[in-house]
Amino acid sequence: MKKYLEINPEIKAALEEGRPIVALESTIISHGMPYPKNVETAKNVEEIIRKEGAIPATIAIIKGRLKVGCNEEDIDYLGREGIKISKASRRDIPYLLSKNLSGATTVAATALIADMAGIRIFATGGIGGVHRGAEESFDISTDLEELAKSKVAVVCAGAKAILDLGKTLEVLETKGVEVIGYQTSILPAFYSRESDFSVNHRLDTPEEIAALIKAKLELGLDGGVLITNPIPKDYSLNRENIDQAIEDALKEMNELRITGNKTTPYLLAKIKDITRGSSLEANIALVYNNALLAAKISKALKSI
Ligand code: PSU
Ligand code: MN
Repeated sequence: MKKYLEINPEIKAALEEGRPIVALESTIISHGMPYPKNVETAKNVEEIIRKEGAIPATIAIIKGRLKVGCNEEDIDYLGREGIKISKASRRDIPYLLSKNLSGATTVAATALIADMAGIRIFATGGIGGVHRGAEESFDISTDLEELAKSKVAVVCAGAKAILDLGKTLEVLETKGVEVIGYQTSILPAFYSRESDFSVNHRLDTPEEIAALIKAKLELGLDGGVLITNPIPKDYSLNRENIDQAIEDALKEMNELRITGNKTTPYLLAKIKDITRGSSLEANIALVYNNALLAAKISKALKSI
């Protein structure tokens, strides 16, 4: 494992000294947002975490190495190359390492690598889940499998309505993954603060969330915790409008017969076009909001 894992010196020291660290994914950089907004956002996210007193660890596969703590050059590279960089989920890791290639890590791959490094908190925008029509397509993100395996708590803004939120919650329940609502009992729907579904438990402070994570870790239970954090009010989008944009994007995707790991990036880009960029602004705002909460939880986890 050591042969492939490259933890930057700052993070190595922080791990040894038990200081708070927040892992960050890189698919969102290469496949989730256009250049140069993606690079700008990735750097701001790191800054937000630092200001709160935690250390950011952006994770990616860089030239055959599992990199924990990308530097500025890596982030520029991931952002500029965009979709030319492979989307790397769990299954892709051995191939990329054996070929000395680079990959932008999904929630699943990032959680797996964070777990290897011993990082317990991870912030992202939205997770993958059960896609609408999964009973036909079988399209269920491996993010859900990973949440059941890796000991990493993931802070997200819920799952967006490109997914089937009800089925996503059912799979998480089956796999034994706790779904927390931060200051809400309603599952947030990414671009909007509410969905038609409830979370498993509501918790109102980072300290309570940290205590739950600690109990799970001390029991030695496998798998993570999903913390859902609603998008800030000023940025949340009208639910009807976004639902219509999603319907249109899904229709076009099916007509074009786009499948497999291409579906999520296709839908995200299409929704951004339909909403004339307002979904992108919302996406950025919620990522910042999640980074801040993750930093607070990681600090609370270190002080209990
Ligand atoms: N959801 C978002 N933005 C994203 C993704 C999901 O709102 O950028 C990315 C994440 O990296 C997630 C991945 O892990 O898409 C899921 O892809 P798939 O559905 O192919 O598993
Ligand atoms: Mn999929």
